[in-house]
Amino acid sequence: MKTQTLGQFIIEKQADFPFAKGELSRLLRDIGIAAKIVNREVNKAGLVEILGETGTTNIQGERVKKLDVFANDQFIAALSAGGEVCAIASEENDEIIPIDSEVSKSARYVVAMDPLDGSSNIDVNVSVGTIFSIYRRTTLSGPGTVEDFMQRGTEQVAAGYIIYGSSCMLVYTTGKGVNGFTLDPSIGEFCLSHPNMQTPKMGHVYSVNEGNYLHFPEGVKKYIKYCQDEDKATNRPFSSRYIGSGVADIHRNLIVGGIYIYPTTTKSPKGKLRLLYECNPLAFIIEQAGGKATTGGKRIMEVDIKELHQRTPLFCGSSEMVDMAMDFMTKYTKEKV
Ligand code: AHM
Ligand code: MG
Repeated sequence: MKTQTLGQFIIEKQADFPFAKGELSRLLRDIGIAAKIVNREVNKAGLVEILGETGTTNIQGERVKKLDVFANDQFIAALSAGGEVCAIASEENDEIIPIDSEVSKSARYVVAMDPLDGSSNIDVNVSVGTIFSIYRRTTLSGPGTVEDFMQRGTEQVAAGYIIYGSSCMLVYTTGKGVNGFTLDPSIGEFCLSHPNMQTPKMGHVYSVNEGNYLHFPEGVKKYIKYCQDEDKATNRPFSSRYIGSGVADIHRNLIVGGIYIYPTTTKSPKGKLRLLYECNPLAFIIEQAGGKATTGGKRIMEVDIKELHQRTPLFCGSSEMVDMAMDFMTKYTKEKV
């Protein structure tokens, strides 16, 4: 089979957007380059003094690891230099990063990202990821503002994730299906390995942090029990798989079929995950692959966004599993998020 690199694929797909001037293609290419650099560092994380904490705390109140900072810096540098982006919003930064440079004067896009998702897994050689989401700016000119990010997920132009796992993969969508590329280290290129990814309508995996069980809404508790019940006809009990890196859990479920849930808990009454740079991009990919992503009540991509670091519960994956979990929510959980 002929190898197709990410760069070749992006150029070929540009024809799908007759009025595009190639900026989105360049932007995706820049993300691919930053991903390779981050992957290189993730790979040697155990070898050099890059592990450990910087000692500072980010906006979410979490300890920031060095690799988070490294990934954040790499993506910001690549996106700022590229000239297609007028502002960046990152999980690691309290405020947006407006880009005010000669090259970005006519930039039409903004990027929201979680530069290193699954940060609790960095120190232990477990897969981590990057999530990104691209919107057209809504303001007219100059550096972007927070206003440019206050758009529903349905307005995303493209979204994707990179998984730094046993191999490094980049998966993205521009709203015309989902394609996955695996980094071939021998040539240093992402090569098309998973064309037109489709998630099964039904799976046998459920992914949720059951340590929080006591604090889950009743609907989630009942759904988990449903997954664990014995039933030959529906092939239950299902398997429980939870890595703690959302990208890795969702990527696996996308391929084999399954559901990922991060519900509200008494500790996090609005959920833990962030709408802008985690849930919306993942929802866009999952929907494009034929799955569903909801808050447990409504479609993620239709949730109104009011603040940069807004949180939301997330139920996503195989459509029939998400529907079933939502039925349990409707039946047993009164408070709606
Ligand atoms: P992070 O962006 O700080 O890494 O947090 C997001 C992560 C998800 O990737 C993962 O599924 C979840 O948080 C794990 O949280 P918990 O340890 O509460 O189960
Ligand atoms: Mg994250």
